[in-house]
Amino acid sequence: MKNSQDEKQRDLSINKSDGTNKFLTTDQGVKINDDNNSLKAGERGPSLLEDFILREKITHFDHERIPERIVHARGSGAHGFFEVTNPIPELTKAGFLQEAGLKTPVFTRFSTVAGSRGSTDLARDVRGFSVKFYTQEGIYDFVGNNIPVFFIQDASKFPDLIHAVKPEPHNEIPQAASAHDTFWDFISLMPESMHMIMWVMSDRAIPRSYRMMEGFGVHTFRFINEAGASSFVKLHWKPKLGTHAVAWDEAQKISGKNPDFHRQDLWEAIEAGNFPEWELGVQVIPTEDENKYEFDLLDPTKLVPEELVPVTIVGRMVLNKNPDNFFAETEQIAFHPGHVVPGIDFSNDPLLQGRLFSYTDTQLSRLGSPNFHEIPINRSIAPVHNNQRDGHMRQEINKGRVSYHPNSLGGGCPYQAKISEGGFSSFEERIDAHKVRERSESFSDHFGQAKLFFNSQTPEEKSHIVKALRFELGKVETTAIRVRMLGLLSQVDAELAEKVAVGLGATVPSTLEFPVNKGVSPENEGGNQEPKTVEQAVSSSEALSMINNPTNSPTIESRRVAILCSDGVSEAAVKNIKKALKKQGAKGFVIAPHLGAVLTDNDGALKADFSFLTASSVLFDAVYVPHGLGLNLLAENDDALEYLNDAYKHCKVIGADGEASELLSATSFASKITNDDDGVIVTSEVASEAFAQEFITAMTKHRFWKREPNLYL
Ligand code: HDE
Repeated sequence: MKNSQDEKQRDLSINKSDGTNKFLTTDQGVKINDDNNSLKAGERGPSLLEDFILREKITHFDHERIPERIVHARGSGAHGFFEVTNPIPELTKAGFLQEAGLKTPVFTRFSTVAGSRGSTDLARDVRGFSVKFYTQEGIYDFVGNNIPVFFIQDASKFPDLIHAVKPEPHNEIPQAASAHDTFWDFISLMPESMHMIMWVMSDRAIPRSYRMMEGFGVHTFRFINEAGASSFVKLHWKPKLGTHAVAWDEAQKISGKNPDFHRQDLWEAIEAGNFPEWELGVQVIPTEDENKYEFDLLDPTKLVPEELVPVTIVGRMVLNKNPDNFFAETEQIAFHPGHVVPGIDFSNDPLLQGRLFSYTDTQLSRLGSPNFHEIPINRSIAPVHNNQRDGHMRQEINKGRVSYHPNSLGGGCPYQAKISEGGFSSFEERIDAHKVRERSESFSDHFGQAKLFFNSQTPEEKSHIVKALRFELGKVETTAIRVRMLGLLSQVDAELAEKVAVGLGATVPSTLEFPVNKGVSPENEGGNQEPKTVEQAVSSSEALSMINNPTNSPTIESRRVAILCSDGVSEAAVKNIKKALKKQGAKGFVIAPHLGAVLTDNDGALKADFSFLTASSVLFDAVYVPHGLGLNLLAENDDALEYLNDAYKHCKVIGADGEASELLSATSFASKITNDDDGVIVTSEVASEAFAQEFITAMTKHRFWKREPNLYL
């Protein structure tokens, strides 16, 4: 296999254009002499229809929007490569997984689900995680999420789920939020969603960064090797920077201060050369083990605990180039779980099967034509030859008189590939069944893995889930929906339901009640089966907790620290912390009452990166106040104090040295600081290296959640 790392960039370059030092022209290439004035009958007269320059410009403008994605509309992407570290020819014949060191170009897009294109990055939501591999054998798309399970088991419920979560149809409120009646009405009638609900109410739904999220293929797929033998697989992306979240109050504030927070974070990391990286892992389930577990591998509301089937790392993905043009690349990219290459195939998961129809179909209305594969970002680097012809915006000029197969006039070309020549062949699974509109009994455990997830959380994480549910259900106006949800939560964990109920001022019902809808018996609400709880072989799994996650490494790479300064600040202290942070790949930013120069204690000057107004504590991972003469100015400045108050509330590291530590007594949390809070670091010394070290070590812990009232202690 050829190393094709740069091949996609070369392929894209033929479509790139740059107007530097060029004449302004019409779309027809005619040079324009005046782009400021339309053609008129007299300088104060009406415009003339013959003004082809005006007409062309306005017409293009009138049509420059395309429909946004029906889900996952808000997203950001980047180019990079996938490199094999541990080839797996025994599992799959997919060419891009065959040789150690082999690199394949990729474009990866992260997204939220419910919000529209202009909505905030920090919504409580699932995140999409899609990777287009431009392999030598054609396009392979991984179209996954940052959560390994899904809300529903059957594709037929997807439009209902999305209608329920999107802004309500009568008033288009609320944007990018699940905290409203229609979403919880639907969920309260869909017990199968309870496992996923535990995940979306956890901090997984408010990531610190796209670079700090896991990715999951969700469904079980098949790998097929050269000999035609198949195994079931679950795919995982494990982020090198660990899996981290922000606090919910912080997420809401970020949404106002910088709704592009994740987009900007990804962009700036790549521009700064901090290339985000993930490992690709596989859980392999031999075909003979298909029915071995207490859950069904085809049920997308279930995961395979890593304790039962470990994750084997096969390669790594590095994102190292931002797009040149957001629309052309990030917006026009079209993913499809049905884009597979020989060696990869589908399982019969009924959610996946529905997706296999949806993704091409949606591109037809979104991108406007069956020729969307010709758009540069979607174009395969493997040659494309077939008898598909014509259609809107066709780019390719197919030569010859033959556009059918079989043919003799074209010498039988393009000709079919034998399997040995790389021709795709589906796994020959034997199916002997009745055609039925039913759900398998093996899909009826709706609570077993919801319990597994909840039991795997630390007390802090459990407390966050309760608070998230109090928030979400607290925004629901219909009491019956809240009560129904409490009933479902009680099936997951009695204490969880009780604690949520306290926040809602409600009582947990003793029975599960589903209202009878016209023509539908109650047991048919949410599927054909009575919801059950099946005891799981694994009762708790570290990999499901973000705090206990074994893949989290103690790094502060690319983290951001706000350094609160005013005139008279100790230059040595600022330089000391900046240097120490830089060594760890993190960055300190000078924040001051105004932009421009901040005068230092030794008559020098530091450049303010932000003023207190143009940034905010929630946009940083830690806050540091250096010693200085102007500290009393900071103590009187509410904006400066808000940096500290918010940092404390969001459980971030706070550091102060010399007299700066006295500033902490002006904060709202002064009386709460305890000696055993490892996240508040003060020292009497100025510019001490030991202090900088302690500050950095504290930052590797990410957050000090024990400052918060914990409902599970
Ligand atoms: Fe999607 N999904 N989905 N989905 N999905 C789309 O395709 C759909 C599902 C996912 O960055 C759409 O091109 C159905 C699960 C991602 O461009 C659409 C069902 C998972 C993205 C669509 C599902 C996903 C999409 C909208 C249930 C995780 C963004 C625009 C049967 C494994 C891709 C588009 C990108 C996008 C349909 C369920 C992930 C409408 C019908 C489960 C990451 O085709």
